[in-house]
Amino acid sequence: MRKSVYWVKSFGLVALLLASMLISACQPRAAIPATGAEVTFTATDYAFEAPDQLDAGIVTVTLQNNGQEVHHLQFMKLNQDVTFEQFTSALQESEAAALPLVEFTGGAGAIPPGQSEQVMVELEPGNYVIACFITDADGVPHLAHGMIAPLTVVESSNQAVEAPAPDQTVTLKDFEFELPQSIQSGRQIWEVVNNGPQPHEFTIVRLAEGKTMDDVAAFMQSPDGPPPFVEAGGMQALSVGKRGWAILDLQPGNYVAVCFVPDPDTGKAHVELGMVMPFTVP
Ligand SMILES: [Cu+2]
Repeated sequence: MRKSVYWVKSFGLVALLLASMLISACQPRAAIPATGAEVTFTATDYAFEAPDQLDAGIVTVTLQNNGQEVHHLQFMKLNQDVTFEQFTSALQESEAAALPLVEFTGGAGAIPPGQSEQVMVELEPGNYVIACFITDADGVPHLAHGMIAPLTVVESSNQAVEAPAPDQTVTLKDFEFELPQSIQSGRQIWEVVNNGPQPHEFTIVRLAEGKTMDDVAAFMQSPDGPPPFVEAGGMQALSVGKRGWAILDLQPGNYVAVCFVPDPDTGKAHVELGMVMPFTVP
């Protein structure tokens, strides 16, 4: 769910928001609690090396990007009686036809080659799909190149993992982000909650040193040289009422939160409907 062309169209709003950015004060950092279930998903160009079965509950997921391209990891729970094959054939028709067949349960946001990111997702028993929606240089989503796989989540008799105590909370809704009033640098647990009604994601990019949203808009209009931003992870799409936790280690700098989930009525990405918000990590 990353279609860079939308950056250009949303530029006016971004400039406005950038002008209203606030710098907030520091607070002490909390420790990251130990958790039970931990599993690594490795992304390459273009496949996931991943388990095909997980225990239900709160699962700590590491996305390791061993590819040469940016990748993310989206978990989707298939609706009752929908098969993996039905979902993939609907996807071949269009994203709009396929997305109503699933519930979004989060995942690791986009990260650059060579990097890793940890998130915690809450998975009920059922049949799932993992996928990468990021597009290649020709606009073809990575899932069409093979970055899509079925995953079964089974009832577990293990001790349930408790929800972590978050350091920061982000609320998603149509069509805006409610970011924490005080953002701190360093390793933090960001709880992401979707109040909907549509599915939303919390994708983060960091502006390169000395770059502004002007540079981002210019790059998107005619890509030339290195991009003026770098992907910084986040939480993949969540359906309404769902939550997830991104364990982020943001260094001081200028960032932008953005949602590329498509609006079913207009076909526009949420970023075009205003779901983009710059923020500063002091
Ligand atoms: Cu959204």
